[in-house]
Amino acid sequence: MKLYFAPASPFSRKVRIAAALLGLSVELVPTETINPADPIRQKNPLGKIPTLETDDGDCIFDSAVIAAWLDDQAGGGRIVPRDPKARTRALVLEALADGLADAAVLVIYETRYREPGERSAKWVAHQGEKIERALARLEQAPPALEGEPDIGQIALACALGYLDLRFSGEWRTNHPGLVAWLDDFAQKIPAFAATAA
Ligand SMILES: N[C@@H](CCC(=O)N[C@@H](CS)C(=O)NCC(=O)O)C(=O)O
Repeated sequence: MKLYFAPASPFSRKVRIAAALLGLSVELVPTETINPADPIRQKNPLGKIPTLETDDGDCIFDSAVIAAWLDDQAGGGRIVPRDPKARTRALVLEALADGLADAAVLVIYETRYREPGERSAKWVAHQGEKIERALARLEQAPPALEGEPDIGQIALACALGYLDLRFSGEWRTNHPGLVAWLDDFAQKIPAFAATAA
């Protein structure tokens, strides 16, 4: 199977870590979403990464769907828990972490896709507030890391890693609990360092 990805994409990293934890090998296909000639638009009409192409030629997106599919391929109940309570907890954490990463990506896109005179400080602040609120909520109770991480914890590590990559780790100053949590994650999950951009 092939994973259309980019090294800096937090959602691609999430899928790569999931595959590594599940012992599944994926062929990485570097993708330029900004390039209209890139094949990604044929694989996924949204032109977004990550997109996974199975050996049967089916294309799966987005990262949450890919992660659930990979979990099924590995027997199920590993990174997406079977127990309904644990499953909902993991999926809500995944949604929160992905939303945080979405907001951070939109802030970056404001500079990538808009000329300086077109940029909206109001829009950037709106996204920044989402990031702040998500970090504050997570700082109150970082998710316990026991045994194999679930997809919510993997998504959180990738969202924080993206803030480190694109915003010089500014989030670290006011969130010591999350800093300790990420250190613990990185120490327990070698795929985190192995997938750094
Ligand atoms: N909800 C999606 C988000 C994916 C996403 O936003 N990917 C970005 C790269 S990090 C992308 O493909 N951007 C190109 C575009 O929006 O055209 C997921 O979880 O996979």
